[in-house]
Amino acid sequence: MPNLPAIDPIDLRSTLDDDERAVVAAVRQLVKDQVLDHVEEWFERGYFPVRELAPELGKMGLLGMHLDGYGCAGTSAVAYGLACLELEAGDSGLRSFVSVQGSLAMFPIHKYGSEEQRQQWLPGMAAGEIVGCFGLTEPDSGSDPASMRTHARRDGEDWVLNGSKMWITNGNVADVAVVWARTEDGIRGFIVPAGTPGFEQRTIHHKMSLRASETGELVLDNCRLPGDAMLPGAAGLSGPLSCLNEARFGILFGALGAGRASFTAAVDYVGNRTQFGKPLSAFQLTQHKIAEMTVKLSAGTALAMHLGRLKDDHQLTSDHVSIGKLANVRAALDVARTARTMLGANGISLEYPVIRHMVNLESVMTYEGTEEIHALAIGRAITGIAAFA
Ligand code: TGC
Ligand code: FAD
Repeated sequence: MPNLPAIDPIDLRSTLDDDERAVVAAVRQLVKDQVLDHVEEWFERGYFPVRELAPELGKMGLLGMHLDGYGCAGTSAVAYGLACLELEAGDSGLRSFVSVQGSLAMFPIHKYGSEEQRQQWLPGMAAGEIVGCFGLTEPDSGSDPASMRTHARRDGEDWVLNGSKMWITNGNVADVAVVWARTEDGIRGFIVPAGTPGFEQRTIHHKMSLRASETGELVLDNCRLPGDAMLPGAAGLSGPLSCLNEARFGILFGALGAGRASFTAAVDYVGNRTQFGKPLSAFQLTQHKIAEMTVKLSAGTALAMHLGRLKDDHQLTSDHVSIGKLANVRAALDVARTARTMLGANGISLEYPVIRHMVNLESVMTYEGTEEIHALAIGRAITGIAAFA
């Protein structure tokens, strides 16, 4: 008989408070009831049911959940992280939706917006009635957002935006975009409602990863916005980068969910599959894989919980987040790749969740700061020398 549960072998559950346990249970149930039976089909079709799921996520308080007021749940950071983990055990696309809505679209309006902007947008976004996106990356400006070309110029009281944003989660379906643009005054954020003349939203096709997630391109061609479309509180690159800290925090928990789902699928598989007269789980090489995966996921979850407690104590820095994002996305991807080998040919079939999580995690490693960018951030933090350029 096994001594340890594959899902939480070091019993981190015992360190959670009642609210955190309730969040874990509720989100796990939501994923079981509304996602797991359909996600393979969504992935195969390249589809995410935005309009069906967003209100459900809103009803459960998962959109902007760690923000206060304006219809947001105001949970702890740890509760937000745990929700991301459970969502991503369903699919990284589901967690992406929640990350982008809460941490990248709602957070800047909450932190940097005027009271009118907050009142206008946040309650509908928290309810999942209004879908947001975050436009920072451009075709020629990814890891180095300081090189962005999108610009905004004053014309009387108005702003006129020109440029394009690439690889924007929900960009093609969003009701509102937070777009970062260069101005005479440095980089500023703008609230751009869908349907504004000169604002076009296109779908990006042919993705082989995060297929159950919408990804788009935003084109701004003399897009005229009223003077009050700018977020008054964000000036400079620290505006968008502070939003990334929030979303990266969700990812350092979330990726472990995809890793855990891959791991439990593999443990289940090798317990049932017999070769050479024994279950695959009885072979030493298989057990070594299981041990390595257990250690990686346990260490990653302990790290995530520690960083979550730091965040709730207002002690978390962006360098801490870089350590967590690099370590935990890498751990999850290693686990998913190992899990894929353990399923043999079935490891490449969408009938099992492993290949879907594995290819999704390739995007998770790239977005929100690539592995290399976080390595450079950690290197800078330890040595005091910036080696980005
Ligand atoms: P640097 O000179 O270091 O800093 C410029 C200003 O920004 C401040 N800053 C930060 N502020 C808050 N949080 C952070 N993490 C910050 N890092 C830097 C810094 O203090 C400074 O402020 P000030 O007031 O002195 O001007 O900037 P740099 O140009 O050298 O760049 C640093 C670098 C490379 C780390 C940064 O550019 C970076 O993180 N690049 C990666 C870009 C990225 O992650 N893009 C993500 C796009 S969004 C996305 O991927 C969403 S996926 C969503 C999903 O589906 O889940
Ligand atoms: P590049 O910056 O061109 O990098 C290419 C390679 O070079 C990487 O390996 C990188 O690490 C490496 N590299 C770059 N600079 C250095 C250096 N100084 N030293 C060493 N190596 C370096 N962006 C948004 O703004 N909003 C979104 O909602 C969003 N959603 C996304 C969804 C998906 C599915 C994907 C795949 C991307 C999304 N992105 C989004 C974009 C994402 O943030 C960028 O892809 C990421 O920041 C990397 O930029 P890039 O693709 O231009 O790669």
